[in-house]
Amino acid sequence: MATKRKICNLPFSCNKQEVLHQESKSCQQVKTLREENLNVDYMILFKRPKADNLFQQLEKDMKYYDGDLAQVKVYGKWHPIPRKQVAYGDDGVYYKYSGNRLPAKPWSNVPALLEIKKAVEDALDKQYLFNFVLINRYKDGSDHMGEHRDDEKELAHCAPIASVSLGQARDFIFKHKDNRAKNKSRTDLKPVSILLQPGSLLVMKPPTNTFWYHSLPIRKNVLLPRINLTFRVIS
Ligand SMILES: O=C(O)CCC(=O)C(=O)O
Repeated sequence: MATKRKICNLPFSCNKQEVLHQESKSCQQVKTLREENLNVDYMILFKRPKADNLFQQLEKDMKYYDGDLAQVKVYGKWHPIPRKQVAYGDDGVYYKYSGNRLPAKPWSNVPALLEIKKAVEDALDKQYLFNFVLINRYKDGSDHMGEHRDDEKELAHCAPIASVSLGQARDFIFKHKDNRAKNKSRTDLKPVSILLQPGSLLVMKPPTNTFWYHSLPIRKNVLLPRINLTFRVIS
């Protein structure tokens, strides 16, 4: 269920060391997605043409992984990922998922990334300092991301995952873990969809990723590229 409201301070709370608490200085128009154990906020972080300008900068500056780092392991077999991917972050940080270990490239010399990171942290009232971003580029609607939960143990469990979208708008779908193809014990919990607009910020707060899978499905009518950046706190 989606509602719109005007808030000045996001109601996060977190006791871990990596959290920085400061007074709220900004107001954002926030759309809230709420279901049982689904706690997600959505807002426009960058208006056009700023969003388009950031997209162009990333198109110029990002060098995506190739070789082993462009693959995932599914049920014991390696597959090329149906999109491009790269990670940036603080020195020495890496992220393990789907059998891979993604080392962060240094973001200190990529101004567009630092600008987006700061805007995200400001929008979240500086309560979280992100040390890692996973960047996915979808060349068109045939590139996609399958259903998964970002529930790896090295992710700080009190922190949200903050997802910024640039370029072509794409559908994004949440499915409860007990209402998927193989387990339909909670058919009352319907999938929740949202169209991620360029310049938007989607904030997936705990415990969303424990209970809900998310995906970016194939959309054959989408002909243009999109870049998504998921800011994370790796502990
Ligand atoms: O491109 C998107 O919006 C999905 C990204 C995502 O699910 C992820 O990075 O875990």
